[in-house]
Amino acid sequence: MVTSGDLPGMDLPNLDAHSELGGLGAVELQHPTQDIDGDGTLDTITTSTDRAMHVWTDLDHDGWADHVTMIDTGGDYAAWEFHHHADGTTEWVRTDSGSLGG
Ligand SMILES: [Ca+2]
Ligand SMILES: [Ca+2]
Repeated sequence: MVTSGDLPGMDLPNLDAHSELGGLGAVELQHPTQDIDGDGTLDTITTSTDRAMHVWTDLDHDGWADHVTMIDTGGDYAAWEFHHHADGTTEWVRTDSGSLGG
């Protein structure tokens, strides 16, 4: 089991832009610190490891992350959305990926 012990309130693997999140499951955002859409409610946490920066956003303010963007130190990035399926299952789905370095 891979965990990152340096994310306050979060227990996540050491993810980077090439990680597969599909089976990660719901990610709780306990103490968001940024208001990324400017509506006055804090919704976003930025975390980082030695390999990547992660921007977790709870768009509907239910306490669970709906979107994450990961940017590797090398410039590769990936964006994922958390999907709730009609059969009750959930899944992270990658919506974008690439390299900032061109
Ligand atoms: Ca907000
Ligand atoms: Ca949410």
